Amino acid sequence: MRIAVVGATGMVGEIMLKVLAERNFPITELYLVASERSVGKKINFKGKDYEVIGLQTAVDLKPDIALFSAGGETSLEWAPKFAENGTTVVDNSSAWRMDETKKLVIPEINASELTKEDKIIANPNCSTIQLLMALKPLHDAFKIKRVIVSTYQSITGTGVKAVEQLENEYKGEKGEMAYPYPIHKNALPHCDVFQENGYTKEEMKLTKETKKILGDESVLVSATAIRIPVVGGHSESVNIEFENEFDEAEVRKILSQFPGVTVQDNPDTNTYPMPIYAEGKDDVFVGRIRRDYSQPKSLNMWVVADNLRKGAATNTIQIAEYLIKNKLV
Ligand code: A2P
Ligand code: 11C
Repeated sequence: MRIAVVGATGMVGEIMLKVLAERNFPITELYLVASERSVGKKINFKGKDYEVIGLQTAVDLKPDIALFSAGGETSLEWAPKFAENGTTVVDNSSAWRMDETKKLVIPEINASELTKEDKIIANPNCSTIQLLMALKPLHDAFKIKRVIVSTYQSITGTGVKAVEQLENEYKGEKGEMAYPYPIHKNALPHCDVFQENGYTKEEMKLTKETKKILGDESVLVSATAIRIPVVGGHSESVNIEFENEFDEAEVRKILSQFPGVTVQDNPDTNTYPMPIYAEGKDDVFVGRIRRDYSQPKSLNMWVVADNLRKGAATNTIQIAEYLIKNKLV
């Protein structure tokens, strides 16, 4: 396969290259693409140096698949140009997710919706992916009525600038601010921009993308998204109200049988998921599974995943692997 990685110099792009190498993704030609600022820069992949190229050059090379993680505006402008030239785009930005003509895919959940006609495929938001990996098998078993989710999100979701802000604050140095307030020793109830309804865009992504991926408008999601001074992964406190009665042991069994989910849940040994252990791993980790005694048919759990891996790079690459395996490219 001739593969382009658009945004190869970015945080997610770097992890994409790592994941492509680890999974021995079938690459015959690799095109590393970034902004004009980076053209000519060298990036190593599996021991070989590749020169970064610009977007138009990459379009003209007609790769089979382009993996995009270069921001929404770049995707809006350039994904159609690749698609018109015969390339299938898997896009990690928020640009196409809610477009009714585009599929929003988590391979373990809904890759079977994909056809050869899908030339731009959207990768969901990181906090949605890990939430849905835990919700989907439970929805199938007990039917979800309503979810209340509070997120504790890694600064890597914001990008390099946020990591630099935290490092500067540790050292007591001044520098460029990625957030309107300090992030060191702080928690910001503010991920992405505020919307007219008082929620942030990140919170609304959790609500809207969930319905689209489950293909079920009846599932209600109320979200609060918080940025905390953590790298390595996003964590989520999730409260679910089901339509049907459930059994806690059954919940553990269903979750542990779902591909890509690992249950880490034993209060006797202080076993629960944490971002420092999720970092660098592709699975979604679920723990603190317990009945919510405040109302019937309700459950609490804690969901952690590496937001740059399953939340971004890994999911994008799994979509590409599905396309190849099923001869859709
Ligand atoms: P560059 O490094 O040349 O700016 P991050 O989200 O970690 O900051 O990464 C964003 C990625 O998207 C980088 O690889 C960046 O390239 C790339 N990018 C940003 N804007 C553009 C653009 N207008 N055209 C192509 N690539 C872009
Ligand atoms: C965050 N979810 O952690 C974001 C990062 O819609 O793809 C990715 C933004 C997006 O803030």
